[in-house]
Amino acid sequence: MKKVCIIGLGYIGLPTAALIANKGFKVHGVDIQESIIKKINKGKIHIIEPGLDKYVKNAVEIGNLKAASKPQKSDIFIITVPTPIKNKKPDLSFVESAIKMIIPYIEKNNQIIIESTCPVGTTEYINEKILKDTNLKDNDIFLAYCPERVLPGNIFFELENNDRIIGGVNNKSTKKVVEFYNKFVKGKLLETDSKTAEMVKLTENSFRDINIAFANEISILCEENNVDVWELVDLANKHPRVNILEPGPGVGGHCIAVDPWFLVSSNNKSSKLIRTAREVNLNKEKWVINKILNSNNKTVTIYGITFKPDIDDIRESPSLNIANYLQKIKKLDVKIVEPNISKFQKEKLNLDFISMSESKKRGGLHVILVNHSIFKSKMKLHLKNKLILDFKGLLK
Ligand code: SAJ
Repeated sequence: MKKVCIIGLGYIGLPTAALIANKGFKVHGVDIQESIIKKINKGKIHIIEPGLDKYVKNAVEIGNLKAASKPQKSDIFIITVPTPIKNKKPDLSFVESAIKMIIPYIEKNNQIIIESTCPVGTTEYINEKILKDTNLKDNDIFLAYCPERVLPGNIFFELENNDRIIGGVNNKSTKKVVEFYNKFVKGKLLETDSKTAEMVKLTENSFRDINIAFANEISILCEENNVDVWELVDLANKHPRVNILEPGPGVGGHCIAVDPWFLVSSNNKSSKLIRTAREVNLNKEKWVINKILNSNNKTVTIYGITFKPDIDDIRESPSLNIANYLQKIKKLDVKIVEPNISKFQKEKLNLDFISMSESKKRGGLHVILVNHSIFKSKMKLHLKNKLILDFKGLLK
């Protein structure tokens, strides 16, 4: 069976490694964090994702998944490292160092696949870099961009069932990489060139950001007109060609709140709508803070600080920013109910957490920022006769 080396064992790399190891590939996973390597080699996991624990445990037990700090010779290399933003511009340093890491191990006929979100043209640049730093010729390797498109919380289903875009630096690369994904993806494998594939990924997440911005803007207009936004969205969505998303306290996560900046930074003038949507979503967070402050309550109980419901991920979370601001800058008496994150995660945040039952005893303002399923059944009764701000329509 083919050997696969995956660089970056995070939210995408680890599930991918575990899935294909269970399908028979020999997977060598690489990460820069020693603690992650140790955990994985014991069959344990460092992120919460339904099913991930079982996949990793089994992959390690059957000897198909090993984690290490350095790559090794392989048939296929997959890059799944993060591409964050610095000053609203893409920071490619992790991708650069991943490529530098694998260059000594690349041989003729190897496949190199980039899954990390990248600015348009990155895969072509990587191709030039590999050819420059090795003795390999243009047709010796197969290099393609294949963006990950999975939704945290539903990764294993989507890894196998989503359609994938595969854009090679040449047609031969596209075809070869399609053969690989065919071994474990049931969705369609859609062929294109690398630049189109890169831009498709950025476009998908910008599309969602713009649509959420629309919902967020409408929610502010509703408030100003004393109209219930949840009823409004529900009624408007009965139109056969209207599908408004849910408003909320802003957009979180490491993808939708980040990727639109890749397009904006490539040309600020041509990307007005995308930039404005980002600004609308960022401003929604400030608007929520002002609504809470304007209620003139020093005692505030916040429900939910993850970036979306039913996950333990707090990256770029607007609710977490709001809680931090109210407690640390405004010095309000803020307590948080968050059943979805671990004790260990809570300890690192330097915020005050309480249980659901403790929150029931509190007066002041009760603010719903995340609509976790666990809140849904209980909240109406729980908050009876309390002063409430519900930014997720949980009580509707
Ligand atoms: N949100 C709203 N209203 C909505 C939907 C979402 O306010 O109606 C907020 C959420 O609360 C959250 C943020 O948007 O804070 C993003 O959540 P999400 O569920 O829309 O998306 P992510 O970030 O979990 O995953 C996205 C997905 N992209 C698209 O749906 C176009 C996923 O398919 C990508 O693989 C992922 O980004 C990624 O890694 O790029």
